[in-house]
Amino acid sequence: MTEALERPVVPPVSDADPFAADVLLEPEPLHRTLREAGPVVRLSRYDVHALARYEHVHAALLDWQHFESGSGAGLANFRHEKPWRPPSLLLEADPPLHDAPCRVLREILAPPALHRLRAGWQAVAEEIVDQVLSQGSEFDAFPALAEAFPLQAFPDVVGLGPDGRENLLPYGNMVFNAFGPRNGLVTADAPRLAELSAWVNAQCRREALSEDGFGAQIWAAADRGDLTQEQAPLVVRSLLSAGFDTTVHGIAACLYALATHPQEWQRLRKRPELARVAFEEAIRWQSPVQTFFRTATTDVTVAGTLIPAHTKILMFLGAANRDPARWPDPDRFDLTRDPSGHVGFGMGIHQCIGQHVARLEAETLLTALARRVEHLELTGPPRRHPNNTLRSWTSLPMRVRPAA
Ligand code: OVM
Repeated sequence: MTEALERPVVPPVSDADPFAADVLLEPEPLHRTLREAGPVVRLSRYDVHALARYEHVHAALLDWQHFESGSGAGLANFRHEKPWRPPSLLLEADPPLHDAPCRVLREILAPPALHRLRAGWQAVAEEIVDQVLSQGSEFDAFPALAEAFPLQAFPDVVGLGPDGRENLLPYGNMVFNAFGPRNGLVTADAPRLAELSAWVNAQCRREALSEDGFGAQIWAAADRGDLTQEQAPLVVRSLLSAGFDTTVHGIAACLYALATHPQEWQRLRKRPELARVAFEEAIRWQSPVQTFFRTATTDVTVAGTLIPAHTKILMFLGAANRDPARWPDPDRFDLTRDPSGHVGFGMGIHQCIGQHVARLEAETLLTALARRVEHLELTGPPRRHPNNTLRSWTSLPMRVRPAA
């Protein structure tokens, strides 16, 4: 990443606001502008640097030594500003602090450990799909499928109690807004911040969790000495922060993609084993997590352009995932392409630790839907919900033709 150039170039400057409401709802035009402006662009409004080309986003995510996370994965620099909550031990920590929490959670969320969830989640998926279809051929797929499935599948697996689960999505929405600037979205979350944080923190205690869930496994790691007693609740908190809104909007991205690409739906119907490719391609195409920040640990040059030490760098995952230099016909949702290598789950040491959980959720839901639905289409405009980090939704009105 860092070449010893004698005269590093100063980056072009943009006064665009990537967190403005209209940009959050339709980010592609800004993504194109930033990719074309140069390998690095300075965003004068926030005094940060931005990377939007695949090559450089990918390389910077792998180079955690120069692009650190411990100063915060949002706009706020934890060296100068008190974080709004104790930083995540996974997302907002660098090695060596990051290592033990990552090792523990990676094992709990690894594919072999998830294997025993498959049959149960297939049953949940079939029940939800059957129930939706029994009520008619038109419904809003956002609440009925995209929200319903993760909220029925994952809380029990974590070991959450029955009360207050309706707080999970609002809490996540708030967490992902908090990575951005203190704009109207953050102001709107403020009235519920204390209440939602208190509920989530209470669920992270050993006593609040069932004895057989992922939460209990995290506490067991602390009992073995693989984590400290202080770390355990923060690792549970990561599951509650990053484990719900992400999968809800990832599944919504899939449903939106398939409802607007009937040929791809037919392909999936004929070959249900494409469900995983469909999810991966939807993650590339929509990038439910649009951006994260890193912080330069030293002066670094990216393709000859200087980024000064200690400045924040905004990584445009969504722009990288549609970079024409990396992806042929990037704006096309296409089940015949190989979407692997996308940065929708990040890359490197912070790459999504829950990705196998997300894939299993999407696979089981899409497979159940593909078995029962011959055709699906939108009946009206899908509605997005602005969030400083997430490409999120509130409504996906659909009509389906059930399979004979
Ligand atoms: C965490 C966390 C929160 C939000 C997102 C995320 C996508 C992680 O608390 O660890 O990763």
